[in-house]
Order: sequence, then structure tokens, then C-alpha cells
Amino acid sequence: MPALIHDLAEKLFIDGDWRRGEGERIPVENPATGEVLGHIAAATPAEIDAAVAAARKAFRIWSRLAPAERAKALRRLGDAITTEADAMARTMTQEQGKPLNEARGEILKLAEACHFYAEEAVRIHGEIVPNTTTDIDSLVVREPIGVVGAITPWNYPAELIGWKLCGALAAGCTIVIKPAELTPFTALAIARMAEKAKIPAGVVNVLTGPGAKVGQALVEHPGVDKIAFTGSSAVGLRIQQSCPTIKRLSLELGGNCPLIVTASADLDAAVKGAVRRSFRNMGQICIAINRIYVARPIAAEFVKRLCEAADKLVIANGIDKPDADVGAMASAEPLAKTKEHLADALAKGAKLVAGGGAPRGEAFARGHFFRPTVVSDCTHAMKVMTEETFGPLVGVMAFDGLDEAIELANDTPYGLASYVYAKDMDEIRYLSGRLDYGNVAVNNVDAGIMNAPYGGRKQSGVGYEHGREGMLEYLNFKHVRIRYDEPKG
Ligand code: TXE
Repeated sequence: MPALIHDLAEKLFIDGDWRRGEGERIPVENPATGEVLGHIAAATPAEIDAAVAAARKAFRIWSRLAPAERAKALRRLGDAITTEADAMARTMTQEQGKPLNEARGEILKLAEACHFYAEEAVRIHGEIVPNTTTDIDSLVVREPIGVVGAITPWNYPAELIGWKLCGALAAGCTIVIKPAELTPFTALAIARMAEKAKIPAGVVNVLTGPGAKVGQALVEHPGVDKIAFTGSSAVGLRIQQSCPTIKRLSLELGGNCPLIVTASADLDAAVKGAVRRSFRNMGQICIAINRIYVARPIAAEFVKRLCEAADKLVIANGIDKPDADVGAMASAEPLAKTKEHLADALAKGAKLVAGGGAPRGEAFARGHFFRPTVVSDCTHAMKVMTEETFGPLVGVMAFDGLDEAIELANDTPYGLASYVYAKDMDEIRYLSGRLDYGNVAVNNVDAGIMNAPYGGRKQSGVGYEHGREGMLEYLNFKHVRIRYDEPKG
């Protein structure tokens, strides 16, 4: 068993203590080899209560700390994570499957989030607004919401915790984190860093276990004031509907992201962007490009170049080959969904033009590997164009005019991210103004950056992460209206 995982196995982090969990043991597998890395303990109701009680107790102190002190703590956390980036990245690759260099990059992004929100922590301020008479002041102040339950998925096991953790801590909230069952050790490693950074006991707690039990218990817990969730739209809806009391919610849910390539586009740049955003992390990204609409005159050439580029991607066990382009998929489930969407597209008339199966060789025999796959001649009768695949599969379709491209791109219940490649400024303006998405990236595929709010519309969720807005999600407004006595004489 890898050393860090050995230390963290079967543990829960509650009130600054590493407790051996009392609940059922659940195995965690390496998706590239099928080997069992270790076990986690499903948190019991008593352990969930203990974590929430610890977070409530810590909230009284943490929320009253000078913002500069919270900022210092976040900086220490960022530094600890940077120092331990190699070990943390190894843990992530072992449990999630992405190549080691990519995992390291994600850990460093987590550290970046700590430093970003350390800066924001000292900039929380209110205002004094005009009043009815001059002997009254109306102070609009911001106060932390309280205890946050963070429920996170397996595709970005560090970053998706980091945005919640850092935004919440900067605002003065405390947190109980419930990571995905597939990637619990990265979350526990983050708790280890919080301990190293001397974040006070109870401010950060980590509970492992199944979503339907441990996650749901946080949703229903009267001691949790807000749920911050990233995951499927189905579970997001369930969370929204099953809160027994009014709770603040932020939900970052699924996507079904389009790329529009117009006739004015730089074709090589468009192909490069499409390959990166369709296949990075094996397509297991809510902002992955799932479907591509190309102007008809350039469609055949675009598809040819896209397939050449997809075929060149190096696929490997991410530990053996840290700089591989893609590694294993995180589990059998997204792999099965990818195959199902591919079969559905082919049955309905799409053409398989790249990939289409597992790579050959002994190294791939026991893992969840699949070659980056492109299908062309797609229609909206196919799942690949209308549902989130969450795998290394992208569909291509030709369009005849910008309005048709927009109509097709917006023809989805989702609204997270969309992409455009075009050189013509009028086209860029027309398309970016009409795409019904929270994020539009033009001539690049990095829809989310630390400084700007990142969030979805429609079934892709509510609320924002990243940027100042990502911290405001953890703050309440309070209006304090004070009448003064006018001094006599
Ligand atoms: O997500 P789930 P899964 C999409 C993607 C993927 C599909 C399933 O299409 O194929 O969702 O992935 C916890 N109450 N995305 O199964 O089930 C669960 O334990 C409270 C998009 O991982 O939504 C985990 O910690 N919590 C996405 C978290 O919710 C519950 C990222 C996410 O699990 C719960 C991941 C419940 N009743 C998947 N049930 C994105 N937007 O990036 C489960 N959980």
C-alpha cells in the first residue's frame, strides 16, 4: 500500500483528530491496475454528528478571528500543499487515474486557490447606504453563513474541494467535507495539510463514505447551514429537493458543452483546443467539449486534422508515464457510459473516425482505458450530442449558418461552458452574445480561471466558484440600522 494512503486509510478527520472510523470498510481501487489501494470507513451517524458539532464549535472562534489571521492560515495551507505536492499528486493518480504531471498541476492549482482566497479574506467589507434622515446610519455588513457541508466528485479530487474550502474559510465559515467514494485519499491528504498548517481544530473536517448515506446526512443535518455541491444534475436536484429545512445551496452540476468552429477560424488552433478540452482527464470534466459544430465548407478538413491529433495522444498508466496525455478513466461506470454513447451514435448513423476501443497491450489489460474517440456526421437524435458523456468521446456535426450553430449549441438543458473558434470579430460578438452559458471561451479552451466567477445556468446549477463571487457564496448580508440621538446644544 502506498505510504501516504497507508497513513490515511480507514481514518476520518474530526475536530483536529485522526479517528479510526467505526463504520463499514469500502475498498478504493487504482483504476489503472484494478489493485485495491486501501479501504475507507463509511462515517457513522455518531461520527457525522461529531464532525458537525466540531465545526459548529470552531465556527464561534474562526468567524471572529481577524481576517488577516484567516489569511495567514490560508497562506500556510497553500505553502504546505506546495511542499507536499509530489506525494499528494501520486495519491491522486493512484486513486483517480490521471497522469502524474496533470495531478501535480491540479495540486498546485489547489495551492493557488489558498493564496487567492487569502488575499480576498482581508477584502470583505460592507457599506453605509443613504438613509431616510441624517440621524440614522444603515450599515450593510457581511457575515459568514456558518457550517458548510462540501460534497465533491472524483474527477478533480483536489480543486473541487479547494474552491469550496478556501472560499468558505476566507469568509469565516467552517467546513465538513464529504469527498467522492472513488477519491477519498486526496481529500484526507488535504486534511493532513490543514493539520500541518495549524488550521484550528474543527475548522476543517473530512468524512468519508457513500453519498446516499454520509452526503445525504449532511444535507439533512440541522447543524449544517449551507451545502456546496459539485456532481451530477440528478444528485444536485435530489439535494435541492431533500433539504428538510431552508439551507443555502450552491450546485455545480453537469454540462454538455458545445464548440462552434466558424469558417474564419484558425483551423490548427481550433483542432488543438478541441483535442485538449475533449480528451483531457479522459473527458471526465463538466466543461469538456462534448459536441463540435463546424462550418460546412471546412468540416471535412477539420475532422481529418482532429482525428490525426486525437490518434497521436499518448495513453498510459499515469504513474509509469507522468507526462502521458491521458491515463485511465476513474472507474468502470464512466467507461460503460462512453461505450453506450458510442454504440448509440453508430447505430443512428454516425461514422467512427478515430479511436473506438481500448488500447492494445498488457499494460492496459486490467485498467479502465479507452482511446480518445471521434464520431462524425452526428445528429441531435444521438446521446453523444444531447447528454453528458463524461468520457473520451466527442461528436462532430456540420452547420450552414451562425443562427443554426447557435440553435444547436443552445439545444440542451445544460448551460455551463461553451467554446468558439473564429477570427472574424463580428462572428465572435454575435456568437458570444447568444450562447446561453455561464462561461464562453473564444479562441481558447480555459473556461475557468481563478479570478473570474465560474458557474452554470439551467440544469448546470446555481451559484459561483472562483473569483470574489466564490467567496461571497459563503457570506450573508446583514442590515444594521442605527438611530443616534442628536446632541443637544
Ligand atoms: O456523481 P454523483 P458521480 C456527472 C457525470 C458522471 C455522473 C455520475 O455525468 O458520469 O455525474 O458521477 C455524493 N446526497 N458528474 O456518480 O453521484 C457522492 O458520494 C448527498 C458531473 O460521481 O453526483 C459524491 O461525493 N450526496 C460532475 C458526489 O455526491 C450524494 C462531476 C458526486 O456524486 C448523494 C462528477 C446524495 N443522495 C460527475 N448521492 C461535474 N459537474 O463536474 C451521491 N452523493
